[in-house]
Amino acid sequence: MTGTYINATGLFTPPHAISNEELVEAFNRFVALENPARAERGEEALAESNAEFIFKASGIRSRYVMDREGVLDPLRMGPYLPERPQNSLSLQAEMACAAARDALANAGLEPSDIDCVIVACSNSQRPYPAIAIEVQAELGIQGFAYDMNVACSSATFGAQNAKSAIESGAAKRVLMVNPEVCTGHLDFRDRDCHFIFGDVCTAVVFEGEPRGHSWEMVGTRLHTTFSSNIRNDSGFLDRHDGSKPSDRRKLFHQQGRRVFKDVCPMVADLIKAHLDETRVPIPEVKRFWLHQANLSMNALIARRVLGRDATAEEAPVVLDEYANTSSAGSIIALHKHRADLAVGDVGVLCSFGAGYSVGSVVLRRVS
Ligand code: CO8
Repeated sequence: MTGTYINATGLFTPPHAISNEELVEAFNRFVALENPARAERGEEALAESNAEFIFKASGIRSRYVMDREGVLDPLRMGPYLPERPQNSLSLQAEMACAAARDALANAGLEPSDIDCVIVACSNSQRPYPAIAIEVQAELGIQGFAYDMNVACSSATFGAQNAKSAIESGAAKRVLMVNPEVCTGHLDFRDRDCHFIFGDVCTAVVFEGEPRGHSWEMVGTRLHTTFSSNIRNDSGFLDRHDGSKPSDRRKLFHQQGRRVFKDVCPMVADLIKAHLDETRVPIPEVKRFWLHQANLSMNALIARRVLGRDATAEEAPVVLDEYANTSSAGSIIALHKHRADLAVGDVGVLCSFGAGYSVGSVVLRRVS
């Protein structure tokens, strides 16, 4: 057989969880501390957050985080992730190695079997050297490695890169990892978004031939359209552009309603066009491993594709437990919800988010 196959996935789940109730309690304590000072300055009082609203608006019940204490401390309102010495493994590389080891064990492979590492995620803790090269060195992998970022769509765009590398002969086996420290670029003082994200890392092993429980990449389709409706303005010019590190726009910010309205039809149309191109009739798709940002978004996308509501089995949900984990969300769904499918079954892995960006990967189980 020729082509590219997903032969294993891996998952690193951070050791700490925060429920909506715990997050809201910390937020409301922050509001109670902040409002007297705001009143003295003549500023508008901050409104409290509400766990019921969070679940109703998003479907999120909890999230995993790399640091719980800092996020729940009303005097800090953010994770404490201390800088490490240069001779220590970086935080993202540590998460990536944990997920990679899980994927390699699931594949029955050794690091020496891999010859390309891609770190694909929505934020990198430094510009260079690439986190991927650090992961490569830590695991003892030969060949080449690089980082890439297409926000929430990083993993599906990374899957396209893995396929290209294998089918061009540039690599034999590709390891992609998605270390997302979303809490590091989230404003926990903003009730509109403090509940949205969690931390996690996923990993995927791509090979040129099937082995074990294997999924053929039938096709990929990528799309981008520029929008500022999901944006983060932090960058290497921060020290030189007259801005302050505390400026709100240096963290994640979005027009949530606009994103919802713009992105749902874009994603549904892309999935339908992609299935048409790969000659897979829509009723034959057994599973949609969708990006995990918002439950209503996923319900609407599935309804637009299927012409009816998807069942819980057809469009599995992990955001209730993990929240939005950016690029890793659809891969967590794939990792946890594919073992029950039969040889010959087809599923669609699909991510969408900032950019705007959308990526679709049609997968067929071959063994
Ligand atoms: N508690 C109580 N009330 C609240 C809260 C809260 N926590 N938050 C907002 N409200 C209030 C609002 O103030 C508003 O009040 P009013 O009506 O009086 O003005 C009311 O509730 C309704 O607010 P919204 O209109 O904002 O509520 P929505 O129903 O639109 O829900 C969502 C908000 C959940 C954000 C929703 O719009 C959504 O999920 N949209 C889709 C967004 C999306 O998918 N974005 C993708 C972003 S991820 C991505 O692309 C990756 C980026 C890179 C990663 C970044 C990592 C940090």
